[in-house]
Amino acid sequence: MGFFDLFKKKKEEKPITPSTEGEVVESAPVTENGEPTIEEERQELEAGLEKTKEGFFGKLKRAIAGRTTVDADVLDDLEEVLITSDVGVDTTVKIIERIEARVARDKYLNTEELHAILREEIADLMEESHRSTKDFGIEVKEGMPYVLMVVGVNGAGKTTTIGKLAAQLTKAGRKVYIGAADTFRAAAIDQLAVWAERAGATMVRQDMGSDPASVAYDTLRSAVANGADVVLIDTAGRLHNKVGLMKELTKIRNVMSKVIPDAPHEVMLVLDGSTGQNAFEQAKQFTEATQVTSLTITKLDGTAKGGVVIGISDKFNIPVRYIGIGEGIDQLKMFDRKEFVRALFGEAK
Ligand SMILES: Nc1nc2c(ncn2[C@@H]2O[C@H](COP(=O)(O)OP(=O)(O)O)[C@@H](O)[C@H]2O)c(=O)[nH]1
Ligand SMILES: [Mg+2]
Repeated sequence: MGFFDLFKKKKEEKPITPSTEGEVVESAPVTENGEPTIEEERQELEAGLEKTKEGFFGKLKRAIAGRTTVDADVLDDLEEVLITSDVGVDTTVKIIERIEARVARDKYLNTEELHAILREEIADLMEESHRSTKDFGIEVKEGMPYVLMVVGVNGAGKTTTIGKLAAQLTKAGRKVYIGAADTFRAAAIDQLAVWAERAGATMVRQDMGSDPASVAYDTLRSAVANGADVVLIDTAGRLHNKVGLMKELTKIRNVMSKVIPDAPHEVMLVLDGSTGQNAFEQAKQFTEATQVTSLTITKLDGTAKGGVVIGISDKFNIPVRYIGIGEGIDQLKMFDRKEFVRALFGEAK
């Protein structure tokens, strides 16, 4: 699809509340048909995960230097490598146990084979999160907007992720509505407005300090009235106390289901991957406060803590839908566990 086809699905729209629209201003390196090639996508992913890869393999290499077979010492060291790579204790124990079982079976497993087994086991721990690449992995339902509510602490990357996601969806020809339900700070609403404009999406807003549930309600009403395909709801991630958070998120959900009975179709928790263990703690808090159905892990560029993707996905049993590997509009990637493992380990031998 060419760059100028991006907005072909746009129709006349009459938002209930003031809105902004605009154009996507940046794009990825492109081929003649306007899309990055698989090879370019892989290179970008590898570049984004470079620090994690270096950290993990650097440690792994040192741990197994001079050893030929996988013995108890190697496993001890591997355990330490995984834990210090932010995979988390529970998932590390799981991986080590699986490798121990393999070692018990094939007595003389060499350290070369260890790589192959590690990549298999790690890919196995994560869930497949997309049925297809159509509509950037969102299962758009014809005739009723698909509602995705985005939660997470302040600074995790919610607004940025919504902007990037909206851009991909409008590029795929979808009509996108964004609800500015983070009404806590005026700057947050303005920041979202800028993203909505860049993405060519319609934003529904109210004044700062207004009720987030009311904004969400207006957004859904407006989206339905105008035949939108996807609704993205931004929220404030105030974690001052769990009961407060729970109440606020529950209220937003209830109000939305009055407009579209099965909304929200997805509740996506956005976590800042560079915070490592802290991201685990946030996942715990949010999954206790509301039903989280998908994850996005941001800021994997520039951090060696990318192992959190493996551990969080495994521990909470929630699929990772997207990963953020930069601030640019096209630096949100659909998470593909095989591509992720390939970026970390290289091509399978
Ligand atoms: N490097 C990098 N920065 C990101 C990424 N995602 C978000 N950010 C930055 O993180 C900061 C906080 O993001 P924001 O979307 O405002 O977070 P929110 O408070 O959860 O809405 C901003 O400066 C973003 O540019 C990413 O994938 N990589
Ligand atoms: Mg925000």
